[in-house]
This record gives sequence, C-alpha cells and structure tokens, in this order.
Amino acid sequence: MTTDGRKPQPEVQDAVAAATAQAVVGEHDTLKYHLLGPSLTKAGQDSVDQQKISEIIYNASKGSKYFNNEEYKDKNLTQKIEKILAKKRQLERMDLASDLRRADECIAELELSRDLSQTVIHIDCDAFYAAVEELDRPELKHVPMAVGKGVLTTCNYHARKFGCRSGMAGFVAMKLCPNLICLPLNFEKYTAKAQEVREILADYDPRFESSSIDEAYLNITEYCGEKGMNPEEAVTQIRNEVYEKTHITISAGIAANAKIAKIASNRNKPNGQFRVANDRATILAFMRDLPTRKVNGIGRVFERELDAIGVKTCGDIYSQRAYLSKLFGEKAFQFLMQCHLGLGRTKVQPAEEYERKSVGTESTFHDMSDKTELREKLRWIAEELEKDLTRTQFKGRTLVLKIKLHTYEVLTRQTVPPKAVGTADDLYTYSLPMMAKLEKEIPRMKLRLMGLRCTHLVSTKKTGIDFFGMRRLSSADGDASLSRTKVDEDGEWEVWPEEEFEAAARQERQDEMNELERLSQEHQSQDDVSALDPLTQEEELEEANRRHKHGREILPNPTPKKQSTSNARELGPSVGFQKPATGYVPPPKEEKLWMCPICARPQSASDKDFNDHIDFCLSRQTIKEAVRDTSPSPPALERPTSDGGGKENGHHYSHGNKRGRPPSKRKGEPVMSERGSKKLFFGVQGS
Ligand code: TTP
Ligand code: MG
Repeated sequence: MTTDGRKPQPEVQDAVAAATAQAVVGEHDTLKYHLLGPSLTKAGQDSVDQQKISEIIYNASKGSKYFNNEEYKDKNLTQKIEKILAKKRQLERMDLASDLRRADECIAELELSRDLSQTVIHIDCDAFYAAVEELDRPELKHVPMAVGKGVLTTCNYHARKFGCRSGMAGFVAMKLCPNLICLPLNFEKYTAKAQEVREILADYDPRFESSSIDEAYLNITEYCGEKGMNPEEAVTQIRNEVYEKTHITISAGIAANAKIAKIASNRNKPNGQFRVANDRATILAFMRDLPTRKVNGIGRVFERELDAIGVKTCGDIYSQRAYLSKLFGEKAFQFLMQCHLGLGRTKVQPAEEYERKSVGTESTFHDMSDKTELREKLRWIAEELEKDLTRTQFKGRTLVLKIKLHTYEVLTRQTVPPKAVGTADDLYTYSLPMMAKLEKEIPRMKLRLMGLRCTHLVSTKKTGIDFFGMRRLSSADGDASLSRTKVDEDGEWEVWPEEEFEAAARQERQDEMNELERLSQEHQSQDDVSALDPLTQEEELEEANRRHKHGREILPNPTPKKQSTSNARELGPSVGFQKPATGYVPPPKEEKLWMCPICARPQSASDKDFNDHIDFCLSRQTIKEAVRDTSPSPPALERPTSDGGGKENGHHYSHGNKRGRPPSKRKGEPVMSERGSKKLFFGVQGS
C-alpha cells in the first residue's frame, strides 16, 4: 500500500487506527492486522501501540488451529482482493463515462433526500458490563478489569490502555496485562441495569430505538423544541440524569441522522458527547476524514477491500465512484455513496417494531459424533426453537440447519416443508433428513455446533386487525423485495441499504467472537494455562452459549413516566421494514381498540388512525352503497388496482418521490398500503 497524500486524520483515535492499518498492512502482513480482532476501533486505545499488540497476539496464537484458520481466511481474502484489483485494472482501460454519469445522478438524487431538520442522538454506555460490575465492587474501578473469561466481552478503560478489548481471548489479554482481573458474566445484572437506563430515555423519546443492550437512538427534535433547549444541553441533561439515577456513565453522539450520531458517540468516550452540526458542509468535512472502518456496516473484510482500491476514508469514496457498483455491486455503491455524503436515516422507532427476518437458535457443545446423541441434540434444539417461535409468534416457511464441524467448518442446509413449521415435532421431522444426508456426505461427521433457524416467517398472531391493511403487518413475510425498503409518512419510498450492511458487519463480528472461542478453548486444553481462575471447558461452553443468546435480546421500550402528550412522538403503528433477527420481539400487549361504525371492525384506538380508517371506509364506493342499503353484514370490498398507483387510501402517491420510484411498480412486489403494510383484504394472514 502506498500513501496517497491525503490529509492526516484530525482525531488522534482515528489517526492511531489509520496509522496502524497503514503500518501493519504496509509490511504486507495482512494477517497480523486481521489478528488485531474485531474491536480495534474501540475507544480508549489512543496511546496503545497496536503494532506491538499485533506481534503479541500473533506469537500467542501461532501454531493453533485458530491461527491456521485465520491464515487460511486471510489468504482467501487476499486472493479475492487480487481479483477485485484485476477487475479494476480492466475497468480502467474502458470508457466509464456512463458509469460516472450514473454515479453523479445518483449523488444528486441522494442529495435531494438530505434532511437536516432532525436531531438524532446515539447513546452508548461506557464499558457497560464492566461498569455494572464496578458498582458492586468499586475497588475494581481503579485497576484493569475485564468481563468474560474465555473471550473478553469488554474491559474497563484502565485495561484498554494495555490494549485489552472486547473480542480478545482472555489468555492473550493476560499477556498484555498480567494484572488483569477477569470477572465471569452475569447477564441478569446487565439486563436490569440496561432497563434502568431505558426508563430514563423513554422520557426524552418514548419511541427510542435500542440497538443493543447498552445502545440506543433517540430523536430529540420534539423534546428540544418543546423545552427550548439546544441539543447539547438536552444531551448533557440526559447524561447527567442517567448518571445520577443509575450511577453509570454514557457517551453520546448528536447529529442530523442515526449514522453520524453513532460515529459521533465514540468520539468523546468515556463520559463525553460530540456533535456534528446539522449543516451540509460540516457533515461532508466530518465524513471526508473518517476512516471507513468507523462506519457501522464496514467491517474488517470490506475495509480491506476498499483499502485495496485506495479508499481509506469516506472522502476517498468519491474519486472511485465510477467503479464501485461494478466492483462491489449496486447495493454497496448506494451504501458507500450515502457514507460519503453523510446521509442516514432520521427515523427512530422501537426495536420491537422492526420486522423479523428469521428466528433461530443454536448450541455449541463438545465434539459429538454419536448418531443417537446428535439426534437428541437436534430434538433439543427443535424444542428450544419452538419456544422462541411461540414467544415471537411466528412459523417458518423455510427451515435451515446449521452445523459446525470439529474442524470449525460451517455448513448449512435448508428445506421448504410442505407447510409452515413451528412445533418441535415438525422442526425435528423436517430437519432430520438434512442431518442424515450430511452424515452420509461426511463420513465420521463430528460436530461442535448445531443450530436451527426458520426464515420466510409467517405470523401466528390471532388478530384480525390487519383488516384493510390499517395496522402494520406483524410478520416478515420473507419477501426479499421488502428488505431495506420502507415507506415514509407520505407514502414515498425510501431505500436505506445500511440495514443490510450493518447486519453483515454484526455477523462478521459475531463470527470472529466464535473463532476466538476456539482459540481460547484450544489454549484451555494446554498445560500452561496462566489465566487466573480459568474456566473449565464446560463453563466456557456455557458462557459462549449464554452470550450468544443474550447478545440478541432487546427488551421492549418502557412507558415514559413524565411524558407530556405534546413532547411524545406519536406512539402509532410502525412502518414495516426488516431488521436482522437480532431484536427481541415481545409478546403482543393487550391493546385498546375502537370499533369502526362503518365496517364494524376493531381499529387502533388512536385519533389519527381511527379517523384515517373512517375516511378510508367512507371513500369506498361499495361501502357507501352498503351503508345506504343498511346492509347488516360487512360490505364486500373491491380489490384496488394492482399497480398501486393513483389514489389509494385517500392520498395521492407522489411520483416525483425521494428515490424516484412509485410504490409497487416493481415486478413481484406486494401491493403496499401507505404505511408499508401489505394489504390483507380479508383479514387473513399467512398460510
Ligand atoms: P459496547 O458498547 O460495544 O462496549 P462497552 O460498552 O463495553 O464499551 P464502550 O465504552 O466502548 O462502549 O458493548 C456493550 C456491552 O456488550 C459490553 O459491555 C459487553 C457486551 N459485548 C459483548 O458481549 N461482545 C462484544 O463483542 C462486544 C463489543 C460487547
Ligand atoms: Mg458501550
């Protein structure tokens, strides 16, 4: 890699990450950079010599199966990058004028969607698990301490100065900091503390969005307007209130959209806040110098691919705009252009309102090859999945079996049963043939992980209130065309590819954590176990299984205590767009419903929704006739035209819309109501 004369990073932290990348990669030793792990960009490591850390990790893991596997993956990535570069060289010889024009048109179109009217904040608790542990043991505040034994889930800021961080094998961390105190995980405590924080957040934005156990997005536009506060003041107040009531510190980012707010919350960590002002020039300047890896959605692999074509910062994206869609695909092009422009969503909504794509469960265990044992394990997983499906109220049209061999190779197989499945019996019955086939394909198959997942979900909710499409569709229907697509208040389409990239980066991190478990377990079986109070292999498996489960749990929003009707963003039905299956979907609450006097169907007890619904009913000629005829039974409804254009539900769709695409014009897309719900004309959902 060569230096390209770009400006030095303004932030020390960014400069460290960028210099590390440059130095380590500059030695052509991509593996060493890779081994730095998923949390290289974590706050609190400004003074850490990452090159030294990479040597220590390299030497500590060399010779292990983990190391060999990482080396293999790194070589694969290097080969992939070589292909990307070859393709780029080929493209450089071609006339890309039309690609350039198209890119510029896309930029102009994206620019039109820029919304600078909102204030979105991202809050993130500092060293969360460690902070909670320190409340019970205050003496640990002053010494390096980490949580998690096999693999660190986090560590306090003292430990970070030594290079310790989440996603690092415990024994490696002990090499960096021999006095490190590693505590076992206690998820109940963290969940309880997270809920205390959430209760406070609900007062500032009742529709805040939890994105993980210790992170949330809030839209504080209304709060600031109502209280006459500027965003900085409001955020200082939130942080103070959280500290006073929960005794833990949080950091916050303030910006025009969720993407920038998330980046900004890491700027002044711990216990700080950072604002990127809502003006275009400031936003573009902020993005220009930002290393790509700082963006949520650009993980280690994508970072390296981009680096290879000379894109180190979001500013560098622009000069490569003509190549991006040909090299990485259309979605990546869109996503990268949004990163370059500093665009992101301003809509924030409770996590439980995101629709699920899949529900799954998996279990890690000691190497297992006995056929009876494997069947017992499969049965057990089917029962666990049944519980999750019951809780989330779904069945799956597709069933996926995942296995991890003792060699750590991961294989998946999927089947489409004749009916949607949800019971343990069905899940077992339809997954067993997949496993039997794998046993035939792989002689002496030995597993260390098994998982089942349902996709193409069908809701099992027994509610008829989706009638007329007035309420949001409560299940993901598995239609890929819905992914990343939402409909805004005006019935206009918005496409935010960031969802997909964020999910992929999250998965990459999760996979890396799993790989590190392997390193830790390998080390565990060696004689020179040096960690204090090491876990037994059983405990380590238990820790891994619980961590996987816990990482996915997001609790529903608490009811705001001091909510005044005017400052609360309306708690109405959500638009439906899909989020990866990370969000906990709570059982439905008992809802108050009002009966529609025209169609006699239950409707949301919200003035706006109810009135909208009545307008809708009245606007139907058939209903008017039915009303005139005083027919006792609900009137028959005509089906609307399937192109979804024209007047629908009393509103005109704008064809000069934000992303230039009228609803339901694309082939194969379902007819959508203006809230993004699939129209269900006779109140029957799913199969
Ligand atoms: P983070 O917010 O990523 O980290 P943190 O709060 O510990 O530190 P920071 O000050 O940088 O925000 O994650 C929140 C908690 O989630 C963390 O305390 C432990 C847990 N966690 C994992 O279990 N695995 C992981 O890989 C990471 C990053 C976090
Ligand atoms: Mg945190």
